[in-house]
Amino acid sequence: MHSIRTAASASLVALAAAAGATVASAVPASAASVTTVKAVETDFHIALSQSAFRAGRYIFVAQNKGQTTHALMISGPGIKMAMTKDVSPGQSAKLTVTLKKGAYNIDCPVPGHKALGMNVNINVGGGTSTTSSKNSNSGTSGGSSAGGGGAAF
Ligand SMILES: [Cu+2]
Repeated sequence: MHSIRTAASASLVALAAAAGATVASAVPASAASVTTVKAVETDFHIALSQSAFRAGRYIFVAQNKGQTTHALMISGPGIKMAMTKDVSPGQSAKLTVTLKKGAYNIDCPVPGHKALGMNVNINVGGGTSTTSSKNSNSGTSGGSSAGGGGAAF
């Protein structure tokens, strides 16, 4: 049967992929892990891509999918009104924060918008389980590390 061959070449591919991944993630991602959270803003609502949070560093990406200018503001323990610049419709902006255990408020600082519904409260857990780690940074462009010598064995 040729299934053995298939398996062999499949594992070779897996090896190559693993090698490529190792090289690619040589960035200090494990030392200080940062979680990216999407905050989709519409008129007038904020939808976060996750609802469970643990203490740590986060990049909130505010995406304005509404018809009017929005922005994203976070306040809570250790953070006094961290906010993005104004985000025009169709644009996005990033906000990097360090969340501690406790309650945070996320809203749109454009006058009136919070009252219209652009207001989210989150609770950041200390170190308890509730892990919602989504590794969304997989499979970008397939192994472009030119050459590399290939299978030496
Ligand atoms: Cu707004």
